[in-house]
Amino acid sequence: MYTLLSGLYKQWTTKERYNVLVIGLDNAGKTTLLEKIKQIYNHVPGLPPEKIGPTVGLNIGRIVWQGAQLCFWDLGGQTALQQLWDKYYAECHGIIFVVDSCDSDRIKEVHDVLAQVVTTHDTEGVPILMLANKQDAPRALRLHDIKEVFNPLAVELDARDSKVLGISALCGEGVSESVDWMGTRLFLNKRHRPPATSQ
Ligand SMILES: Nc1nc2c(ncn2[C@@H]2O[C@H](COP(=O)(O)OP(=O)(O)O)[C@@H](O)[C@H]2O)c(=O)[nH]1
Ligand SMILES: [Mg+2]
Repeated sequence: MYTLLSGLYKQWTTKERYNVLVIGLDNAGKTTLLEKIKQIYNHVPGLPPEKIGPTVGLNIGRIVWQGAQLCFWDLGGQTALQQLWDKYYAECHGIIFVVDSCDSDRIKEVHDVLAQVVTTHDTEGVPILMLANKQDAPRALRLHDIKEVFNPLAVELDARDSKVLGISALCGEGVSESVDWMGTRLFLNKRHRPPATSQ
């Protein structure tokens, strides 16, 4: 009886788990996005923006989305840390690539880094969401201009699910739309990248 009940309990409480990498250059707003996601979905206050320092290791945030656990891995974006992203590609189910829309000087660098991400073997078939962040800032490049930067990569991205969305991680604008887009794609891509399970 105990075995039966504990088996049922396990079945009820076990969730599919999907890992989502949150990457992009340093200062793009990755940690701010993670904090906003936790705030919206877990109803916790989240770190105030002024308390968010540069990410050296890894920040993890977990939420439940449509009965599944989405586990966001926010990795440091400094050049030296970008080499570590490789280690996570094979284990991730989706990638969110955050772009600082205010930093037009580094847009070429953004393009080159993203090109590397999408052409890496281990990210093949993984849904990629590009977020043009800081759309609240008056000097932000508009979504249209950011999309132009990504157009040359369209050939690489053609075979998989990808999208460019404008957001403000600081204000929360577009954040739940981003999570919804990613969650839907993770489910659709389940056969290709099966979820892990977690209690
Ligand atoms: N205006 C504006 N600033 C933002 C936004 N998101 C992040 N920032 C600011 O950008 C800086 C870097 O953010 P952070 O989350 O640490 O970037 P990370 O290095 O990618 O993790 C901080 O000063 C944030 O307050 C946004 O949506 N709008
Ligand atoms: Mg950070």
